[in-house]
Amino acid sequence: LPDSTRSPDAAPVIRFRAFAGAAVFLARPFATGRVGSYFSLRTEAQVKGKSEFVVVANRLPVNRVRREGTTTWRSSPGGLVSALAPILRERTGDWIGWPGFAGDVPEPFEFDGIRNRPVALTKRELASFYEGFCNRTIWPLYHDAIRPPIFHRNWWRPYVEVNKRFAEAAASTAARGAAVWIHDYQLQLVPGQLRALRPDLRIGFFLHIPFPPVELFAQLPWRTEILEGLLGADVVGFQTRLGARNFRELSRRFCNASPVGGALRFEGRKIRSRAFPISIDVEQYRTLAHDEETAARTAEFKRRVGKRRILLGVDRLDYTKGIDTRLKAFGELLRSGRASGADCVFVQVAVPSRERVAEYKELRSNVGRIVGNINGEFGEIGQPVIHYLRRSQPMDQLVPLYAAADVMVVTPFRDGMNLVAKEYVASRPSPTGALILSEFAGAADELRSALLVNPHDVDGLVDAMERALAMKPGEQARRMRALQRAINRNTVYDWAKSFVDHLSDVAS
Ligand code: ADQ
Repeated sequence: LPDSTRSPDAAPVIRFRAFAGAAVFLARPFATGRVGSYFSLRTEAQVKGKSEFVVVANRLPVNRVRREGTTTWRSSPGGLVSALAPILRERTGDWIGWPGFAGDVPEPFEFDGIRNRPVALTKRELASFYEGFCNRTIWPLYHDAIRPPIFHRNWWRPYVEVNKRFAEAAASTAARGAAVWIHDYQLQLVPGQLRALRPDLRIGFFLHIPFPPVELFAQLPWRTEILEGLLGADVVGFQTRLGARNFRELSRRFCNASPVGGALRFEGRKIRSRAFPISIDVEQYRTLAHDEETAARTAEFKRRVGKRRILLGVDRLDYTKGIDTRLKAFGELLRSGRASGADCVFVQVAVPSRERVAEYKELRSNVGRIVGNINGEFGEIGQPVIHYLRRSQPMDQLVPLYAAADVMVVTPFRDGMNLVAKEYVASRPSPTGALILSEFAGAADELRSALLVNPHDVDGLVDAMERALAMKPGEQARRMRALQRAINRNTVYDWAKSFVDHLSDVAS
């Protein structure tokens, strides 16, 4: 985390959005002077030119732009830079990450108030560390092994080495006693490696994807090394309580860590592990949803589909998201005659992702084929039953789509959280619409008033779509209000505050 729309791992724009929100939160106390002990080393840090707050993530928040022989940088989409700038400017904070291209990287540079510290990756490392170990070993293993994880010994060494490079960059950047917040599955060894180099630091780690149960994780030939890597942190955060519980159980079993209440004791240190469910900047979506231009675009989308009701899917084109099964279920709905192409239409927006990885290429052609088949069977001239947009959509297009959708269909086979579900709820200008949500998305823990489904059960999906399309306004309003209360209780600001509070409680 974060990935970039231009990297081999295209598009999870929201990660930037979530970060953006977090940054606004983090900037607040600084702006008002209410800083806790966690940040008390500011002056010393500034004098020495080191950072007291360091973000370590796979990608930098910028993309390189080359034009007519000159190189410039552009902020990654989602407003990350403008939101993160205050904290990183105020707190002499740094962002360590890969800049998105192989080979030599520039010296650390400041862009729009953020100090970027690029970490270099070679082409071979991108193939072995990133496309290999990250996206063909860890990603499938942590997502219920929906595709068989590949345990390739030649990918492990580059994973260790690349993680070490990030750890060394953090070690040389962080001021004494600084807080370092490491993100996601690409960097699970960094907490342990960093602790070995800099025991004075407060180290936090947050995993954006699920943490698997014992019987799956135990397959990993490097299970002990990964767990010891994570145990190097003071605070290990997961999307759900289940993820935190799996981590504690595995640490007990394979590393002899002892449970102490909800925490763990390992090598004389206490490690807190718990759920920090990530969210979105609810207000940003709500404001946009009430904007006049949004309303005009929403009306235009509705006009284009005529009287037909809209079912909507918005995803990264990833095999974990259940796009294929969901579309097949829509085909079944039409085939069974319980709905017809004359009264409903499916809009599927899917942004290409990790396109160099074989499983993603296969998914792309598979989804294309399913869309073609269903349109071939049920479409009319000028009236396809599925509109498939295989591209990224800017936020000012996405929100009107959310606002236009009568039924939002979010059916991942496994998902750390799934922010699309929350974005839909935040983008409803009135308490209408229905959310179909997979039981296996982290978001299902909070969004209990959605129509919860098993994403593998085609008949169950067909039933849920029929039920959602037939839902009376009274039930829609009751459920949508409950969903809106749920997202108001936990915004991305609450997420960041909670994590930082836990990190600041750690004794230096
Ligand atoms: P992702 O797997 O990328 O993130 P998700 O949480 O749904 O999944 O975020 C996707 C983001 O990309 C959303 O903000 C969505 O709006 C955006 N997006 C999707 N399709 C798009 C399109 N066509 N155009 C523009 N934007 C699009 C990982 C984990 C999740 C976890 C997040 C955050 O896999 O489980 O919720 O990180 O921690």
